[in-house]
Amino acid sequence: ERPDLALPVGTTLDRYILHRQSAFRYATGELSQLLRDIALASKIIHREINRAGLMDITGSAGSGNIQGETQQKLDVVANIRFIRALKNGGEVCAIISEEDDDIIHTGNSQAKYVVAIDPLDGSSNIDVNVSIGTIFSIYRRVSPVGTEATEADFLQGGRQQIAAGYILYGSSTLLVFTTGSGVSGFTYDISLGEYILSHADLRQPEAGFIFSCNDGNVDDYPVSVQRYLFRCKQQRLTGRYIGSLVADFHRNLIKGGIYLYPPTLKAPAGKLRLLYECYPMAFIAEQAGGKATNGLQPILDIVPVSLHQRSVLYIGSRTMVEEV
Ligand code: P6P
Repeated sequence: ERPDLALPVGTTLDRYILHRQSAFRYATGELSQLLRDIALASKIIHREINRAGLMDITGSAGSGNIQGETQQKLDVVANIRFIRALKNGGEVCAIISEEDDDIIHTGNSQAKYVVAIDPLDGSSNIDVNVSIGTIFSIYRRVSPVGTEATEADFLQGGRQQIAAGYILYGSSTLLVFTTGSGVSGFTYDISLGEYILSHADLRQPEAGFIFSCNDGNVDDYPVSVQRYLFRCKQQRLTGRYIGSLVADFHRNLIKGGIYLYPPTLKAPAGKLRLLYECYPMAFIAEQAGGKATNGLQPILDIVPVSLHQRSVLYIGSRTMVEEV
């Protein structure tokens, strides 16, 4: 069932959520409120990002995260802000974040939902003023309400997501999400402090002429991927790679294209995280008519075994992903 196109572009996020609440797989007010909590946190991050250079909070915070990556100060700020918003919103009992090794228990043990989040992906781009993004994935908990959430709540598999989305902090700030019946995009109007429906029914073009990968690693890629990229170049397709998954994915969603993060010597199982990068982006891609695989199976069919496991990712226009 497609998003209710009766809602005109220009509708606010709140009105949209209320209007479509009946179409959510779980027609409860809690999911609506949870989406609002995420939107609120993203508005705060938007503000932090846009004044980062002035507030001297860019650059490395000096601390590292489970990924062994140097955390940028805005990474830390974004993580704190989303965790606080989800805790205070009351609809989430637990969170896993790229920035934290273990499950974050919110204390809302009566809440029905858990969230997997990459609070600020592509953060190495912060200091060079390139687009970055937040990626989130929402599950209905499987552990009993009133108990402490467990890993099982997060290891249900990609097809158990009840909602997923991203916020792209780019030339404008855009919230894109799905609740399982199509994909909608909302542009942040800072003068109103509101997200406004700007893309009522986002559809991934079947074919595309853009490929996104880090060509510097091409000698590490599987021969099949090297051959695919060679064919792309023979056809003079356009190479575009921002180094920010959300930005590359979104451009390919609008224009058609494929993003590839194949196995490399440095990341033999792929670099991207399954639970809070690949699953949510794959849910969105499939809901928009696109495709996402790890080269062997659909991303959403991968059986998860650990909270921060990595995956290979090929995602975007169906005909391009099928050809890899
Ligand atoms: P590389 C950012 O760190 C990220 O997770 C994605 O947003 C991005 O597409 C990729 O990694 C960039 O990785 O190895 O090409 O720098």
